[in-house]
Amino acid sequence: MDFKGNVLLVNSPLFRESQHDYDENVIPPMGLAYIASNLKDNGIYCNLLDAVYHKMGVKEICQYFSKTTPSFVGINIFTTNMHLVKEIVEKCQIRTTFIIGGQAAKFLYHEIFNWNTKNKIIVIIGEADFLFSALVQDNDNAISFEEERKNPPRELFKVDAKSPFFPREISDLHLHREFLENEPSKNKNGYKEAFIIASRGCKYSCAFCAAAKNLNKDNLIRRRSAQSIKNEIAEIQSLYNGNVNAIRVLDDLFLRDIQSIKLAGKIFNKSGLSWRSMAHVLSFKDINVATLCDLRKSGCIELFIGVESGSEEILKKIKKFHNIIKIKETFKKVFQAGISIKAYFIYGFPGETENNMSKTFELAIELKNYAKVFGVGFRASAFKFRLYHGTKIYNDFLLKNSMCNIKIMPDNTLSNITGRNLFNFTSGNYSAVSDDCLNKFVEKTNLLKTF
Ligand code: B12
Ligand code: SF4
Repeated sequence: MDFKGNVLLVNSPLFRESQHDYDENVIPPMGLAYIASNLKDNGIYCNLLDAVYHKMGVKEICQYFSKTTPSFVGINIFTTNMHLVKEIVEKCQIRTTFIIGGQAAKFLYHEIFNWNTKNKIIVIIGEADFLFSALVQDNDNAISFEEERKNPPRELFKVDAKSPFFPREISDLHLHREFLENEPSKNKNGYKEAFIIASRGCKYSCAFCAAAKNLNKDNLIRRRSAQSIKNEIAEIQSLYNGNVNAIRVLDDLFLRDIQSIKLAGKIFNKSGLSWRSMAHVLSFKDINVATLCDLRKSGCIELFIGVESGSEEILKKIKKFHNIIKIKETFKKVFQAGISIKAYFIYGFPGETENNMSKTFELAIELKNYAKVFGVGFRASAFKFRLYHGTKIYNDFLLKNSMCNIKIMPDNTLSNITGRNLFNFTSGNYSAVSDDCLNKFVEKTNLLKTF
């Protein structure tokens, strides 16, 4: 990869060593691509290195720094890989300024400030589309929220709805698609897919999720205008010249209610493309099958729906405000309209019993059987619960265990039994069952699919 400028953005790796044994589809880092696009619009050339896509480990990334000597390195951080980002920063051999951000940054900045490096560290909490380039350009309006007098210093910046750098009108943000290296991406169904973000923020507050509304109160939920989404779709079609036949909308919650479902139908209608997106069970509560048939006609082939659990007791605990009846009703309606569903399940919530887990498994089987009746696709994707910084479950856990130093590691046992690497990590087993029992539920649920 040619290095064009003095800013390098890194999509941080999930594994310490460079891995060559996974061939799962990799989704591009849209947040970093928006930051890169704004830098470009300001005349600052930058490179985006996707370490997940290139299967680079800590060593290769540090070597890349030495080869390219960027003045600024922006890197995202997640609960899952915070120890790797620390290692990258501490092992870096060049003089640079690290700018660190992403969803987990707001809960980790104290820890980040203590990392052992001679380089300056800036942490940005919130959406950095505009602030990142302002900092690179030394804009006087970028005022730090907190500073730690180390040599060199550590600085914290916050972008919330009150900040002049807050991307209030997300319809106006333009994404330069050259930063999405792996687009178009060929997915398992053979579609050549491009990726878009149509909204930011989620209205729900699930207790296991870092995108929950109650954790992001300083931010506003924003939606792009239908016209700006249509323009992006037209741009994708012209750029890839017929080489894309599907769109994946990566928003937390693209289909959230009856209005958004009707609008999505209008946006994609006549685009000639197939599309997939996230939805919530409750997004469909006022919807009839006729409206869903219109959605199918607009090209909607598959929806991603977080069911999470088949136990009412667990659903209440994790603040997932749907119930089993609603889940079944929704799945039947969506299947009846000819739309496939990829359903997500989580096993191993704190205190979860074998009985709870059996209910989840039985529900997954029942949902699969509905799909069979309607002759549509159903895929189950099951995960072992992980503790993410700042989530309600994490905070509750902290209250009970004053010393809570979570470390998430690749879960090789689960990867071996599920044949999936990128999403099997473990931060421990908080449930009431043995590791073996928990892993078996994940394994057998993952096998449930119609075709
Ligand atoms: C799409 C998505 C993905 C995609 C793309 C990931 C990526 N690298 O961007 C895929 C499927 C690959 C993915 C992977 C993972 N994800 Co994910 N993902 C999401 C999701 C649903 C939307 C993210 C998005 O594109 N939003 C739209 C863009 C515009 O916003 P954004 O990404 O937040 O970026 C803005 C700001 O955060 C900030 N920012 C982002 N990066 C950086 C970097 C710097 C340097 C700075 C300064 C600022 C900054 O500025 C951006 C522009 O405004 C979020 C949920 C959410 N709402 O955050 C979860 C979420 C971010 N993912 C999460 C996790 C844990 C992961 C994984 C670690 C899971 C795993 N495998 O173990 C991996 C990370 C691997 C990696 N390095 O990519 C968690 C993070 C929680 C946490 N405490 O760590 C979230 C919050 C979901 C959750 N369950 O809670 N993810
Ligand atoms: S899990 Fe989905 S619905 Fe729940 S808060 Fe997170 S993004 Fe929203």
